[in-house]
Amino acid sequence: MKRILGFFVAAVFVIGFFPASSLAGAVTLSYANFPPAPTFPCVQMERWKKEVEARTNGKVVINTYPGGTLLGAKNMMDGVIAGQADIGCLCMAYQPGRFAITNAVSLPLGIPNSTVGSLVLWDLYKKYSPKAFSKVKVLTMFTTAPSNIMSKIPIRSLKDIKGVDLRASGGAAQILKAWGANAVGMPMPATPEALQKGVVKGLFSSLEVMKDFKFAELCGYVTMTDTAVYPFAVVMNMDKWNALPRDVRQVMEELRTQQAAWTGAYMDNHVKEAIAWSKQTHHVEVIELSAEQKAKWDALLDPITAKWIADTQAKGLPAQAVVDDIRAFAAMYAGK
Ligand code: DTR
Repeated sequence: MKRILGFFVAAVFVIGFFPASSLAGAVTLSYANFPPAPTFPCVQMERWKKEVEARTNGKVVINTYPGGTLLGAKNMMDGVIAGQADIGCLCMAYQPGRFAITNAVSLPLGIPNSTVGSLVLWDLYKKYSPKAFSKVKVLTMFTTAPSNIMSKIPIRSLKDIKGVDLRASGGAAQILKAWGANAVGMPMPATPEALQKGVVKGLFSSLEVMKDFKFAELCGYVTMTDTAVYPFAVVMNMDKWNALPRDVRQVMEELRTQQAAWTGAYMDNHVKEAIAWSKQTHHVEVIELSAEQKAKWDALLDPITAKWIADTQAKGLPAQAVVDDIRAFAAMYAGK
């Protein structure tokens, strides 16, 4: 009896001393994300976690940290490089200069949806291996669906948008400026407060945020422009990556393109749901520009790409080739 009790005490001691994961030989990884849990960057994070845990048969445990609890929108990349989180999800548009090549997908080049945008971005990354990512392992990339205007006031024409304070980041801000709006830059998690306080009269983003951030409660109008997509990356600390068992790395390698495609499809479906929900629940009016108006709005965007090519070429980057590739990849994935 004594011996059994002694064994029991020893077992409790061992279990208490070592976390369950190390007992089972599992690798535990932290995954940081900046927006709240119900938003699409976090939905894709949970899907990736589930897939990795299942495909490695429990060899890997991923602890997720949504809502900026571990790292925020602007220190994500550096935080992962420094090892404050093992994995992090970042929106490249929040640091436009740092991610010049991949941010080119935000140019007005006619990417029609998130599925196409995500596959184009992923191919672009693979082809150019931008220096900005040399210190991390890139686990996947994806884009949002095209951006549209959500506002408290109806915007039906270029006259209506003139001087209106609208929130956007990165390349999308230039698009708003070209239409005459006053672009106010801030990451998405700061937007609900800015809208509530009246710092901005609306925002420019993919429309799933109408539901996920409940912007439909504040913004009664949507003006369809179907322009800039925002690029995202999921990156991993290089030392952590190198320390992973080979079979685990293989699972994550296999998931890179699959996760881009999954997130694109999720986003495209979710945008449709969010528009339907906004109309039904909050009677949001969706404004379609007439063909004549749309032509005027599009024409104002023409100089943006030419200027980007000139500026980026001057930095020694292959800007024209990047733009040509985005157009060609987009046509291919859109089935044209
Ligand atoms: N449109 C970008 C990125 C973005 C779109 N949906 C979400 C949800 C949560 C965080 C970021 C985003 C933006 O406006 O920031």
